[in-house]
Amino acid sequence: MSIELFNLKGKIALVTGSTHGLGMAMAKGLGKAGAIIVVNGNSSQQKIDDAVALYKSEGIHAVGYKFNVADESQVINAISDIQSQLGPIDILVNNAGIIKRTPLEEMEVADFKQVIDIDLVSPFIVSKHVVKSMILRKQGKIINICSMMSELGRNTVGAYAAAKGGLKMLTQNMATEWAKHNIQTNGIGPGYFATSQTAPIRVDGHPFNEFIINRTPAAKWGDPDDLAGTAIFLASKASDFVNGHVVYVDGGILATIGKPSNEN
Ligand code: GCO
Repeated sequence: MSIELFNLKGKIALVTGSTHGLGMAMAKGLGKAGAIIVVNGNSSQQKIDDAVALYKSEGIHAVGYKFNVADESQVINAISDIQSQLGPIDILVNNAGIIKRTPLEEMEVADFKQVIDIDLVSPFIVSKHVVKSMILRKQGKIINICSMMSELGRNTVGAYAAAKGGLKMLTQNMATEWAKHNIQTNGIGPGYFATSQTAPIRVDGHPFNEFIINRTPAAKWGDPDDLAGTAIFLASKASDFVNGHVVYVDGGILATIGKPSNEN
């Protein structure tokens, strides 16, 4: 088995939401496998500059672009700039996302729509405009970041589950429509990871923290670096005949019904 299968040298990888968290962890993996990382965020230019400096400090070729993945005109302009400055995008990781934890009966419609907009519509927008050059070049890799909530519901995350469930099916449809152009579209479904997004439900003593430890066969929260290998696999030649699948990196959560809290 040649290690070359996993070599991303010279590939250009756009990872949305890659200034921190899981996006940064996956982008670092792709960068250390040789890819040029296009760092994206929408909060502040300073945050993007700081992230680019961090990538570079680890020997990764990184360039930052600030744009809102939910704004189609910003996406069109950004992709045009990226491709004219760096070259065609070979790998797209649709990672940018938000979550709002509110019981459905209390959730404002505007908040529900915002979650759907960013977590589901935005991957469509960005993919629609990146895939054009992939189709012309008859090659490309698209990786949509799904979730446990692509398969399971949970109190207070209904909008997020609707978006991530939709993203799983959008992944399957992208695969259906674009595989004939030698474009592989797949998903990664992270389990519960120690990030800023989960920090509020991970604090010591928080009932959810104990619940997740008990619900996860690996009996721990995931480390963001645990996602790098799957991202490299789905971005590389090693997955050239893999299409429409979501690879769950979840410590075993989806494999089990769980166990009583008093059972080891
Ligand atoms: C939550 C968590 C989850 C995780 C992840 C699980 O509130 O349940 O934030 O949504 O972040 O998406 O796959």
